[in-house]
Amino acid sequence: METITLALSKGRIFEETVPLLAAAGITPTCDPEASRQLIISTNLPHVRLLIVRATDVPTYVQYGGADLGIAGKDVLLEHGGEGLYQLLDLGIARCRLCVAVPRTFDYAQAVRLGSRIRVATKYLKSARAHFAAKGVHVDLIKLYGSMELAPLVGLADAIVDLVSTGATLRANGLVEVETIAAISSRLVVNQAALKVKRALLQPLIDVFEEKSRDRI
Ligand code: PRT
Ligand code: MG
Repeated sequence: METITLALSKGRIFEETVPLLAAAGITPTCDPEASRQLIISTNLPHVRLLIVRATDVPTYVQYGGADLGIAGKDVLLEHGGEGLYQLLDLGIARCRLCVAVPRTFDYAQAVRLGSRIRVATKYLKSARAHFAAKGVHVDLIKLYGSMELAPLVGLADAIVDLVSTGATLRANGLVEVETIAAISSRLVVNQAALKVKRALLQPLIDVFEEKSRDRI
């Protein structure tokens, strides 16, 4: 039997995908937060979910480990998108990619003076493109998480990170000074799978499109 494999991360993306799956008549048989299983079956014998790190979703889809995936635009920008089609903006897990600095750091002045700014981020590609387009000199420092900490201990002058409510920035004495991109999650599909399994995938894609239309 031909199967559909959808890769996604647990946490906010999984939670916001459950209603989309429900609209397509798909119910996961367990909750990835409660289970250690990385392959989750569903009520439909030919549909399964892979639980992977958010940043690994495009890679699984690119190499055919999954037919479909749900990934944030932030992750897709870093990955580059080779080997996959970005079919739909699902309008879920919304946030924005921003430049933030300590309240005491005069970012506008640093830019005006042409100073070199040290920026900590896990989004090297997006950050590099953003500052290059503005003609701002930066030294980028790659981190894998908790970017908000870097300016507090003198590791960096600024960070490039995702912000949704702004609570994390506030709690760490940081302020947003520029928005780089609006972020939401996308449905991506393996290019070969879309050809070979079109008949099986299209109904699911159609339901996702219908459900996300009012959200974007
Ligand atoms: O957390 P983990 O290290 O396991 O992996 P991850 O961060 O890659 O995954 P996850 O599940 O946290 O995020 C998956 C996707 O959700 C991201 O790729 C984004 O597209 C999207 N998303 C939406 C967010 C946020 N909102 C968000 N607020 N991802 C992360 N955050 C973090 C942000 O990095 C910051 O630390 O939440 C904090 C800020 O939130 P506020 O509400 O305090 O502003
Ligand atoms: Mg996270």
